Order: sequence, then C-alpha cells, then structure tokens
Amino acid sequence: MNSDGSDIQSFTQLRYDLDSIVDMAMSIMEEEGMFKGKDSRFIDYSRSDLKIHFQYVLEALQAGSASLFTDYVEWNRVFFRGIGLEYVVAPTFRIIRDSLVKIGLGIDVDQILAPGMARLSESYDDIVIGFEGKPHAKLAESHCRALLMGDRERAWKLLSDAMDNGVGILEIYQHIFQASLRNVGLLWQTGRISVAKEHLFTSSTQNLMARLYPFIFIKPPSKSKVMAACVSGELHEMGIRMIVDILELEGYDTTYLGANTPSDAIVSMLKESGAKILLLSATMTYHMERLQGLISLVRSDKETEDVTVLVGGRPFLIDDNLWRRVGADGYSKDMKEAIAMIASLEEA
Ligand code: B12
Repeated sequence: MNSDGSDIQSFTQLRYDLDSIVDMAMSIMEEEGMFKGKDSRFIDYSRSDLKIHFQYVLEALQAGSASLFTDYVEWNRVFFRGIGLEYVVAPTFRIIRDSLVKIGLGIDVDQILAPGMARLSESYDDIVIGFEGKPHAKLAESHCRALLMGDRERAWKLLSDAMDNGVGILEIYQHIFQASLRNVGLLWQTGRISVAKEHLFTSSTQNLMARLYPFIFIKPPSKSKVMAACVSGELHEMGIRMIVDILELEGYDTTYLGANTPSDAIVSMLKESGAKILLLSATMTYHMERLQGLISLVRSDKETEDVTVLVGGRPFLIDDNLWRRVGADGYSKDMKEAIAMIASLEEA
C-alpha cells in the first residue's frame, strides 16, 4: 500500500509501539485540561478510543487514502454526538494529527488528513436513516420494524408474501436484508438502539436467511469453484455470506469459511478446494494491512499464485481505489456487481 514511497517499516514499528504513541497523546490531552473534573472511567475510555483511532488513522495513511480518514472523522462525529460527547472529537483528532507529525512518518501526513480535519470545524446535518426513495422501501421499513420489535414470524410472513408476489432472493438480500442491516447500524451509531437490539436484529436476519436456504440450495453446482472468507479478526460476515448464497443459487460450487479466518488456513483450504477464484471480505478499516498480507501470501505460493482475488467490504465502498492498493484483482460494491464480475471471469 506504500505506493507513495513511505516507509512500510515505520508503519509496522508504529503499530508495534501503539501504546507509546497513545501515551504521548494522553499526556497532551492531560496538559490541555481535557481530563479536568473527569472520572477514571472517562480517562480509561479515552485511552482505549485513542488506540482504535490510531489504528484507523495509520491504515488511512498507509493506504494514502484521504477519503478513509474523512469517513472515520464523520463516523466519530455522529457516534460521539449520540452519546453527548461531540465536543471531544475535534481536540482528539487535532492531538492525533499533532502526535503523528511529531513522530515523523516520512510522509506528508497533512496531505491525507487535511480534508477530514477541515470537516471538524464545519457544521453537518443529521444522517438520513430509513428507506425513503429506495427500492422496496415499504417492505424494508416493515421488515425492519418487525425485527426491531423481536417479531421474527411477522418478518418471515412479509418475506414469504413478497416471494409469492414475485420478489426474488437477490432482491430480498440486497434491498431488504442489506438495506435494513445498514439502517440498524445507523440506529446504533446514533444511540437510538442498544447494541443488544442490533445483535438480535443480526441473528434474526441469519435465521431468516437459513429459512430461505431451501430456495437457494436447489440444484447441484454446474459452474466453477469459488472460495470465500473474511480476514482474521473480521467478524462482519453477512455481506460475503450473501454473495456466496447468491453464487450458489447461480450454480457455482462454493466453499465458504466465514468470519475471522487465519491467513494460513485460507491458503491451505484454497489448495485443498482447488478454487481459482477467492473472495475476501473486510469491513473494518484496520484490517486492510492484514488483507494485503494475505493477498501477498496467496501470490507467493506456487499452488495459488494464479488464483483471482476479489475483495469487498465497507472500506472499499468509501475508497474506489483501495482494492488496487491491497493488491487484489478486482472488487465490487454489492452482490449484483459481484455476481456479474464472477460471471465475466467464468466466460474469460
Ligand atoms: C451486523 C454488524 C455487526 C455484527 C456482525 C455479525 C456478523 N455475523 O456479520 C457484530 C456485532 C459482530 C459487529 C461488530 C462490530 N461492528 Co459492526 N456492524 C454490523 C452492521 C449493523 C451490519 C453489517 C452487515 O451485515 N451489513 C450488510 C452487508 C450486506 O453489507 P456489507 O457488509 O457492506 O457487504 C456488501 C458489500 O460491502 C460487498 N462485499 C462485502 N464483502 C465482499 C467481498 C467481496 C469479495 C466482494 C466482491 C464484495 C463484498 O457486497 C456485500 C453485499 O452487497 C454494520 C452496519 C453497516 N453499515 O453495514 C455495522 C458496522 C459495520 N459495525 C461497526 C462497528 C464500529 C463495529 C465494532 C467495532 C463495534 C464494537 N465496538 O465492537 C465491531 C467490530 C467487530 C470486528 N472486529 O469485526 C461500524 C463500522 C464503522 C466504521 N467507521 O468502520 C458499522 C458501520 C455500524 C455503524 N453504522 O456505526 N457488527
């Protein structure tokens, strides 16, 4: 990812020394009086938040991606507003920026950070939550409401009625499941629902997906082998699982390893399965370095060097060029695009 000539060693070293850079930022916060009158819980949270912030910022810097940093700043403004702590965001990011400049990374940090830093002093509107103007908006809204109320049976009835009326599995996955999961993410981010509700919503969606399987796993595979996994540490697996289900429906022979898969396990299973297409998913920006390492591992093994590697997940929706920087052969924004891309590989 260091196409700009910055020193990969310094990023690796910095990740290794994360605690000392966090200590440096904590001392600046203390000097500036940010902890005055605050209890130890606030100070502990500030330390753990700083650690996460630095992980994100280092990934954005290493990827040379201003948009990843700006997105992270925006995300924090919304999140901290939800918990009544919006006022900590601007000074925290200023201190992060100053600490990185002080350390010296051999790159122009401001070139990447400036657009996001500028956003901190601008006003912003509340983010839009809901389905207005989106495909199948009414169904998505009712589905979301039913699952938030814990009424899985109502949600299932809505889906089966929709299928009886000709709504296909891909549409349900994309416009109902994907749209409502993202909506629920925003409800959590803005402090409107608890993390428990968000978890319940996710597990209910998994339950509904399983009920759809008799409509998906209907015929033996007739197309190529495709293997899919999430990088190690990555727990978001619904998106890639949906793509795999649709591929299965389309006749591909899929091997799905799920969330949080160690890199060497992915490579050995790739050899065992004989798949020539590998789909890798990562949602958290701080997993990009790991993803890049995994792709290098695939490329460096004689038995897997010719495998086509496609990537996807939230960071790739934010930065259109990121897939190249992690060394992939392609990416796509959603299941429809992914299926089309894989079909074109099959034809090639
Ligand atoms: C469900 C969920 C979880 C579940 C995941 C469970 C599971 N079994 O997957 C759990 C509870 C584990 C979780 C944990 C966390 N989460 Co979460 N989560 C979500 C949520 C609500 C839905 C994710 C989802 O399924 N989306 C729907 C799918 C269909 O969309 P998708 O993943 O983007 O996939 C599509 C495309 O990206 C693409 N695609 C994806 N992969 C691939 C791969 C290939 C090869 C291709 C071609 C395409 C492709 O195609 C897919 C289908 O169209 C999102 C909200 C959101 N915006 O997505 C937050 C969200 C991603 N989570 C978030 C956060 C902060 C976290 C935590 C850090 C929370 C915490 N404090 O612990 C942890 C991190 C865990 C980790 N280490 O991975 C934030 C991320 C913010 C950011 N700035 O990065 C989000 C955006 C919520 C929010 N609005 O704030 N989460």
